[in-house]
Amino acid sequence: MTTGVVYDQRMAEHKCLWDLKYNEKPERFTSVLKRCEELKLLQRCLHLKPREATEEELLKLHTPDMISILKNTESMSDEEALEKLSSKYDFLYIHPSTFQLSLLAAGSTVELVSNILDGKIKNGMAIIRPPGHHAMKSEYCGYCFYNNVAIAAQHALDNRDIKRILIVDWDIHHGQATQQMFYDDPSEITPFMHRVLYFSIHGYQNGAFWPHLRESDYHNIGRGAGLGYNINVPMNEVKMGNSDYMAIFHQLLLPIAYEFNPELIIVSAGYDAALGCPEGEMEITPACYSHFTNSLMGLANGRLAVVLEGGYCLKSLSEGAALTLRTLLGDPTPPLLSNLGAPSKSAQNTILSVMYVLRRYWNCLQHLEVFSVEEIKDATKIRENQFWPHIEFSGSDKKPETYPTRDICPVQDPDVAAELDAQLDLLIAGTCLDVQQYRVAFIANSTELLVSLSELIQRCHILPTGQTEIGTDGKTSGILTNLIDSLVDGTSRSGIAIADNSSENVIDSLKYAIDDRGLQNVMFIDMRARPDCQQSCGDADILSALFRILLPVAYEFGPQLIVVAADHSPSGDVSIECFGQVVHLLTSLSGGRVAVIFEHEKIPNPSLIGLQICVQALLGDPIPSSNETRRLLNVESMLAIRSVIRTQIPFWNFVKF
Ligand code: Q9C
Ligand code: ZN
Repeated sequence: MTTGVVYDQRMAEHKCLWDLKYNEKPERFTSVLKRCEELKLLQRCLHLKPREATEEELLKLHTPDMISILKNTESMSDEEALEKLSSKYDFLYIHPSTFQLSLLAAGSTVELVSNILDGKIKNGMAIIRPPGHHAMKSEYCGYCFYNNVAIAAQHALDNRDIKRILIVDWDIHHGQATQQMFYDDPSEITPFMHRVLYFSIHGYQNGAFWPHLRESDYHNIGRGAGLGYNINVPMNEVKMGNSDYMAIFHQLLLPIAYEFNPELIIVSAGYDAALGCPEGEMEITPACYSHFTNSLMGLANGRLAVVLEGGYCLKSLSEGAALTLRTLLGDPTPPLLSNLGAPSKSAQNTILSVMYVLRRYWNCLQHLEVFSVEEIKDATKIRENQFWPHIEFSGSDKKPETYPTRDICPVQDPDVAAELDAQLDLLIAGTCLDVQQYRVAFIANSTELLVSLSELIQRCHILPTGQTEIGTDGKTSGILTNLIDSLVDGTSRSGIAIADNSSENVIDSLKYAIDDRGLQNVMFIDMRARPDCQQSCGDADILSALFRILLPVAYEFGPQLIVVAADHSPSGDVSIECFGQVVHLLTSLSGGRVAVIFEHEKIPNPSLIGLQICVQALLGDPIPSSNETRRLLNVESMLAIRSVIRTQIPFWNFVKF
């Protein structure tokens, strides 16, 4: 099963006739396609046929006027009349092609999602314009006419019996329209199993950022059955970058997404928070979009639909979008060229505020420490009265008469723009890595014992077992050094060995990677069960440790190679699926160079399910989801995680929650 792509060449026709420099311009579309072409991505995808949305599909979420008003403009050749009509709305222009192209954008998004749900493609991307997430029930807004993502989500709910959809909106602007459409989903199935979870990270600047709505702030968490299922992460400062965004992923989005356990994920993928974008003034590097994408690919059985929204710096837009598609295709996640640091104070405040308002609804947020809760309680109280008048939010608010204005965006300064451009060139050159010949190498003394997995093993590159004499046990060390050679030489991306996986032996192989093969940073993760450990530990505990300790440390460390010692079957109450998820998430690091070592002595007696899921995860197959992620953490785990963080605080940029 492959990756799908949908677009229509006509989508370059929609343009602003009276302002050719308008941000939402045809080159946005053509530059993305061109970059995908250059990287030879399009030829690897299944091309879906674009189609117009039907009236029935549109009327599920929009009023009839939304169709007729735009339909009337198809025949309007008078530029002035078009300009006059456009000026009635908040930031948009209409072109005679707009009606048809908006229908195509919405219909193509539905097509993408239904092909994923029908199992024709594994995941995919809609490279479309006009964008959609500001198009409200009965008002065009912010370059958007029909809400592509919301319409496709509604289609999945109504026609495909999908129960849980996660919408991730990483466009820099709040998708207020999407929020409104699912704010209070009445079609609730069972309590606490609401159907659409909307998660948006957006610029806010305490209201000074467009669209200047109170409803974009973090305390708008949904209504009725939808309480807790609308999540806003407002950014109150400019220049937020990879560290801030990845912290939001690790501390909020991923834990909540794993607990929600969606059956489908749709991304409102704007690239206007990227470095160089004059609208966003944020600093996400293009490669970071690969990390966003890969981190979501372990969920929902891999069913991920990425839908283009904004993005107005052509270079970062086209690179970010192309890297997203490349990640969907299964290519390695490019390393972030500078290791992550601590999120800014302002981002930490936002994260803490979001945790505070949502903590009643999500088990994964139960770890907030008392001191931070008290602190944030006060902050939240002040905040509610500080800027906006206190009125109960009822699903959609009108803009306040006045809001703080901000200075002109510095990116418009030609010197700044030139500097950013040069910076982007460097980043792009640095992340455009070759893809290894083989995805997974497999090495074992005897493969006979593994016949039950032969189909999976056949998809791996089988390495010969060598006799390199290092370490205490020449033979098994040979196995590990051969595996490491294959990864360091770039022949295989990742690998699996059946060997002596005692810490001593694995550490010898790490020494080999550093001393003999010149790697600088290697990371060893011991995931074997400790026989002396009494504590039972489930998926929720493992994931919490992963998101709060392991991934932040790993992203700060920036390993060139990760070596994992694993058990054939997971220990305690940890599910096999969860083990697969962990392995998948590790592949974001180190350009996917992950080596997993299983103990050879225990073959053939135990079942090989750990090995099996690990091969699947490294091959990029969809990983089944675990039902056990909704549990509350054990008190012991919570305390253990907390004390590890406390002990390690002097050495790593932990977020102190
Ligand atoms: N100075 C999308 O990205 N710009 N729409 C406001 C105020 C309007 C954004 C600028 C931004 C609309 C899809
Ligand atoms: Zn945007």
